[in-house]
Amino acid sequence: MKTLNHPPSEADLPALKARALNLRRKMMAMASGKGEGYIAQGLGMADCLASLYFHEMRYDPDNVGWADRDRFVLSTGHYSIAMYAVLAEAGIISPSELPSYGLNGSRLPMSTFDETPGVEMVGGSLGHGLGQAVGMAMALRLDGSPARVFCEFSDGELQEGSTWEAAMGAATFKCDNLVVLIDCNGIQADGPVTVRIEPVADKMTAFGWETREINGNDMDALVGALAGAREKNGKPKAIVMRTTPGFGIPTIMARDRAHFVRIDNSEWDALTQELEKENG
Ligand SMILES: Cc1ncc(C[n+]2csc(CCOP(=O)(O)OP(=O)(O)O)c2C)c(N)n1
Ligand SMILES: [Mg+2]
Repeated sequence: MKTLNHPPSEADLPALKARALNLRRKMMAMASGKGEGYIAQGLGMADCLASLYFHEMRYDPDNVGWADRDRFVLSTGHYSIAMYAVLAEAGIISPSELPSYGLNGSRLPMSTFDETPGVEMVGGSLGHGLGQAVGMAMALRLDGSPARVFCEFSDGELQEGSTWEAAMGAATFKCDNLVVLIDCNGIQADGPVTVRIEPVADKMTAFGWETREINGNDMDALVGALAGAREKNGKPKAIVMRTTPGFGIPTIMARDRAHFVRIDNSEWDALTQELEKENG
């Protein structure tokens, strides 16, 4: 079992980048042959998940329900493909389950469900992740646990009032055991984010959060921001991540409508080869 809240050792950036590539490979394998899926968001989040699960977070893959584990709350349930990739890479679920992604009766539905080991929240209805993460952070503190809560949510969810209510609550209740990673990928379903949400970082700061803004596809920036967010100073921490949907595969990055990517069965092999060529 890993030691809780032991300051993580120096980040091994090449190893973390190799993990991120493995996550992208797993996602491509899960989606290929299905013709469609939320692959672009997953590819965009791979670096963030690698930095969390292989550097920053404390958990025990052999004891998923360990009470003092750090929690990862994925608010955007439709990003499940990324969640399953990292759970398999971390040894929490078996990689042999991954091909069942999105199939009837699978433990890996296209939108997250909390019966999947390692999934902390039922996803699907957007705008609820931050509120639940704030509740978890407060409950852990009441229990005297040193665990922290890491919550991902999206730019689309910044248009929902429930997100801002939760943001105010976290600051009011001084949840310094909470770190949010806001995936600002610039899209919301089939187009750009419609309601003006910027300046996101300034707004989070105004709401009482300690805020950092980074390129969410830069591993060095990710580990630096996570290290900066460890301080117990009475403030919740926000990391505003600018990510690129489809990161790692230029053909997918170039797609205009990247939210729910439709890819012909004949195209997957070429795209997987592109991933290896660009990053292998
Ligand atoms: C409460 C709620 N409203 C609408 C939807 C339908 N919906 C699914 S994904 C999505 C896009 C939301 O934007 P974002 O979370 O930024 O996702 P991205 O397009 O970046 O994947 C929407 C509107 C939903 N799942 N939940
Ligand atoms: Mg988005």
